Amino acid sequence: MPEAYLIPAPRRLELTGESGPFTGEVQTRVDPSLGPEAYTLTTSASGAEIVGGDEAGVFWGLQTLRQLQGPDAFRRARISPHPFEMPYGRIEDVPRFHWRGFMLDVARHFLPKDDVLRYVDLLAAHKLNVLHLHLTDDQGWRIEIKRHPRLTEVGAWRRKTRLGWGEPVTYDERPHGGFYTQDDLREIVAYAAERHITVVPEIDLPGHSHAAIAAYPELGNADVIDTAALEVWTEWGFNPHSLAPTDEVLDFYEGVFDEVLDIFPSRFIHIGGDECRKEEWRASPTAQARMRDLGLKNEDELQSWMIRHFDRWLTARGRRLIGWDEILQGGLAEGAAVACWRWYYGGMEAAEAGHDVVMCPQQEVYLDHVQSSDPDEPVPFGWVHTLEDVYRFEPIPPRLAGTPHESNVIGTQANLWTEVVESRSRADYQTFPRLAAFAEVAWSNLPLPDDRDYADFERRMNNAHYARLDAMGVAYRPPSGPLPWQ
Ligand code: TNX
Repeated sequence: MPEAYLIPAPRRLELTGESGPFTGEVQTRVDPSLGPEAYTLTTSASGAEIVGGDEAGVFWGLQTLRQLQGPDAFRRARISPHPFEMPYGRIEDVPRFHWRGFMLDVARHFLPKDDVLRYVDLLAAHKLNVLHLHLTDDQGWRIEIKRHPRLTEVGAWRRKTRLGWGEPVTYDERPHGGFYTQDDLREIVAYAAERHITVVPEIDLPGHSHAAIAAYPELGNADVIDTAALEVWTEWGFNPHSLAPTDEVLDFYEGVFDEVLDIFPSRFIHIGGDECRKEEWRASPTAQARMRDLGLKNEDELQSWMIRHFDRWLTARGRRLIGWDEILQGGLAEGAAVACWRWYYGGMEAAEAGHDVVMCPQQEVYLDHVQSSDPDEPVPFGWVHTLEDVYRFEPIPPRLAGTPHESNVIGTQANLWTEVVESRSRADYQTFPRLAAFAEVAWSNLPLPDDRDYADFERRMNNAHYARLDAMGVAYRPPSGPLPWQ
């Protein structure tokens, strides 16, 4: 009798103990009383019935049905046509969070469109519903902007990347580049929408903008440094160059966001806001004059002034701004949501002030970080986050749990930064199997970390989910240990 071995675990699962071949009959309907993204699934000798709270709920029910059919249901090609054996029973399911995100950094290393589409499929199979694309950074600009063509003509390409950043990490030492046309991005958005996944674009400002300044030197603090001499950055870390706080720069980026809104229907638009170094602003007569004119006390307030500008601009267009937790510095813009990456601090502060928060702490769910302390791990960067560590990640910190502010945490996200992840196979290796554990944290109503049944999760991984990942061709880190050549 086949077992269910579902990942993420559903809210309620009752199997009758009987099973039979899947007839292929699936009846679906929507009953809004179930609530957003919820579904029930009944399987029996007469087929399967899915009732969704909305179309997304129906879709998540179909993903569960696929898991019930066994790992072969995830193959593109079947070795021999055979009916799937399926357990009979009933499932009632509803996600814990409605923002279940995965961030892909395509700026540090570009991933071709087909690889992004494949990640959309992988997210769908794990009932994740937000794909956050980190489209711009110091080392590359990856989105075509028609009114500013140099952003990709110049900003999407970099020379040989420097070796080394920390030890014993090594880098590719290769020239690198690539970008998505607006048609590519529309295709990704449409493909994701069919799978009930929202693509949230990120245009990072006012820090992490070196590639943009290399393309258009007037965007930088030209009264402090020779911005015309800058090339797309070939190093890693925390870049000193920030955008100039001028009206011309705001206009330029309004033009960028005009095109971004045209491509991405997402309600939330990510404006970055992280790790903006302020020394150029401190040295810049233009920036200092601007601060005096605006009556601002310090450079943090100047940053906040820029973020507030885009908060108002996006709100006026029916969208919402989200940014990394540094946007709290100098005062949080009124309508802003916060993606909290530095432990839970900024997220707690923002939630307590009534703002929406997505928890994605670097200490817990950074998929670029190493997965074990084994020296053979191929990507030996960051702190160790094992599969079990990710399974025991709790998005709601104790300070918020049970308070009225808990519901301000609208979701959680795992982030794959790609300084050290320069190929699809390395992206797979870093992302899986940990994204499966993360998906269960984001979807299932797990108990507090110490009470979680990790052995049961492992059993479901070992008995079915690794086989599903195999069937989907995912180059995951195997439970037996690292693949040092990956
Ligand atoms: C911090 S998380 C960054 C990224 C790096 C990452 C490496 C965040 C908002 N900023 O720029 O890629 O660490 O783990």
